[in-house]
Amino acid sequence: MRGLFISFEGIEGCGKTTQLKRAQRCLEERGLPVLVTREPGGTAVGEAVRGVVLEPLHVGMAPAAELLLYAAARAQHVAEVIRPALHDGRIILCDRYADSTAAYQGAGRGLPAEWLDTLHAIATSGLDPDLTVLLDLSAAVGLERARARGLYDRLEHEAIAFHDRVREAFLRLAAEAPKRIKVVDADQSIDAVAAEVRGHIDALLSRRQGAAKK
Ligand code: Z5A
Repeated sequence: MRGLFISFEGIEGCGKTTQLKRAQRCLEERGLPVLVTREPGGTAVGEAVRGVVLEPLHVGMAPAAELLLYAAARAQHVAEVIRPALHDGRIILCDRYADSTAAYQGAGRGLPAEWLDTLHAIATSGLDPDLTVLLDLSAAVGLERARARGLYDRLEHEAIAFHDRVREAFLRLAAEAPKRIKVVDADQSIDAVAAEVRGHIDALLSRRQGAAKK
């Protein structure tokens, strides 16, 4: 049976990594084959691109260069990791994917939608996740969490208005694709968020089992 592709999205500090690990543990405890990966990254090429694109010293990076780097990392990730894992029947938990490009490079940087669509087609051949968990949080709380953790990348230095635009863009994407993108209020305890995330993943697994029986 084909695997499942689940992405986790949201602004900086919304808790994606925390929730992705919880979901991994929960699925593995049930004996399901899980693959955890991330963007940019997930391959040697992608991790090298990650180093370039998130380097705080690269403050002068042109928005188009940034877009092309994320797309290059994704093309490698889809070809080398995601498609083969789907073929092998694994459940892929991916920390960010194409919705991040729409939100950050589209709404955040103001790049044209046609550029994003073209690069999405080139990098993924139209591969979308089966489920996207959008952890929704205000930019103020997200950045506070990220700063408390003490790690800074290039985008964490952007003004709060940038991160507000990104959050609004994620919510618009969710309104446009309600079947795929499930919004979870990330301003709750880690356990409460994890319970909602688990509910969405269980619903996806049930749909797949139902479809397999037909
Ligand atoms: N980017 C892009 O522009 N275009 C693209 O196409 C792609 C990416 C794919 C990747 O950064 C950057 O790349 C990202 C967008 C851009 N930059 N920004 N902004 P990343 O992957 O390294 O970082 P991130 O994705 O922004 O994630 P993060 O900062 O690591 O945060 P997180 O994974 O969402 O959160 P976390 O690490 O799970 O939690 C953060 C802290 O909050 C931590 O101390 C937790 O213990 C705490 N936490 C988590 N949940 C809670 C709750 N519920 N309550 C209280 N505290 C919590």
